[in-house]
Amino acid sequence: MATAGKVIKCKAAVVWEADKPISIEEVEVAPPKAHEVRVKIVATGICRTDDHVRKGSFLNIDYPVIPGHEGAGIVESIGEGVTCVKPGEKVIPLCIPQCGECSSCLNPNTNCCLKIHFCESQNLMPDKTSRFTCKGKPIHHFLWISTFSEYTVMPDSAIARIDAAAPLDKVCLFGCGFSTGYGAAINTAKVKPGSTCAIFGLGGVGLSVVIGCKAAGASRIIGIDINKDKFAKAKELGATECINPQDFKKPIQEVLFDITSQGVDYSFEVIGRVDTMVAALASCNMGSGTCVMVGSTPLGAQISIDPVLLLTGRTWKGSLLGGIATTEPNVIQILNGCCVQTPCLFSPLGWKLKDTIPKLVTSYMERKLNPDMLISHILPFDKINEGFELLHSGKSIRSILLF
Ligand code: COD
Ligand code: ZN
Ligand code: ZN
Repeated sequence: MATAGKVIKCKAAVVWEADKPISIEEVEVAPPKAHEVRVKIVATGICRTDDHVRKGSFLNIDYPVIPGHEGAGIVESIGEGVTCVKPGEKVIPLCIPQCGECSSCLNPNTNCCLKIHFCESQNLMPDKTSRFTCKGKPIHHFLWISTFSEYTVMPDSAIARIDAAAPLDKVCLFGCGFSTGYGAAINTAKVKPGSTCAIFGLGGVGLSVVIGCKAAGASRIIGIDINKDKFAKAKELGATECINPQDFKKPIQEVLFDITSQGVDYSFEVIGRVDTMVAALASCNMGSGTCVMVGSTPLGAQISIDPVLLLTGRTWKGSLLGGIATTEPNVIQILNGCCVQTPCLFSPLGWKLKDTIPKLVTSYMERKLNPDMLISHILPFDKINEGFELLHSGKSIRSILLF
């Protein structure tokens, strides 16, 4: 491309300081260095995690920063040594890299590459410099991918090539929301057919858990949210009933015990609050119930539980971007959208993102998976603050911004 090797000026959303509104700025984006890729972002979703970054409640963020982590785009240029993608190819940036070399990447049972932001800050590129500047100041990256910029640079470990025919304005959801929620149900919890599930929080990620529970054959799927407006979509996507904790005098875990008689087989916390994490664990049945934490709490939060909840056989797990990888053939079949009875052609590569996201996109193209209903609003990038207002007011599920 004509821009290769040159600095590109483009629009980006910059958070100059925590808890200040996002401002749209013209930024300069330097060319990619060795093992880096520069991508033209076409579409990006707004996830609650971006709001945590904006507010200053996400772990280890340096400001000024360009958030955004649910994008899809086209490779503009590549640095030396990049072999996994070429200019012109469609890609999804990855919130968790897959370096292919660390002990986690070599372990089939986890997707948590040791280069993940939680181990090593991703506010700068791996060489500890930034590719973004604005008004003469370096601007930080977010999760190495900063999809709220029309052009962005990422390491080649944090990018996945996808089907050339994939609609970028739809499949950007595989970059975070859908993969996170669907993977938590199918992969981390391994929801069994006929089971009862409770999902705390019916935002874009929680509704993706609902889709996953339905795909896995759960017979009872209980959606829980303080915003009743979320219930209609949850039911369309597979929830069998929805409840608002504010309608009851009792704690929600007791309500769930009343309506299920012994508690749920699987619960998911998809809000990011300490009290709902404890309630989700306490809602599981004794002996075999599994609770999966998807949300992350505000910085510095601590959790306290009655250990008897675990002593009596409940399992408590966390799931990041779809959780641990799996090599179990039946799980691979479901996560690829295949019927359990149909022989599956996918190799058991689990949920490591560089391997999994292209497959999820292929399943979307084959109409085996469909997260389109999660998209409630489509806005031009300039209206990003309107997108955040829709999130705050509870009116949106996913707003997709188009450059
Ligand atoms: N009880 C019940 N429901 C509640 C409560 C409550 N006390 N408080 C809020 N809710 C509901 C809201 O009404 C809303 O419907 C839902 O919970 C939350 O949805 P959103 O749209 O705000 O959030 P999502 O779905 O975009 O994201 C939720 C996460 C939990 C994933 C996010 O907030 C988070 O914690 N992210 C950090 C973890 C992470 O890094 N994940 C991977 C990348 S995102
Ligand atoms: Zn997200
Ligand atoms: Zn790794």
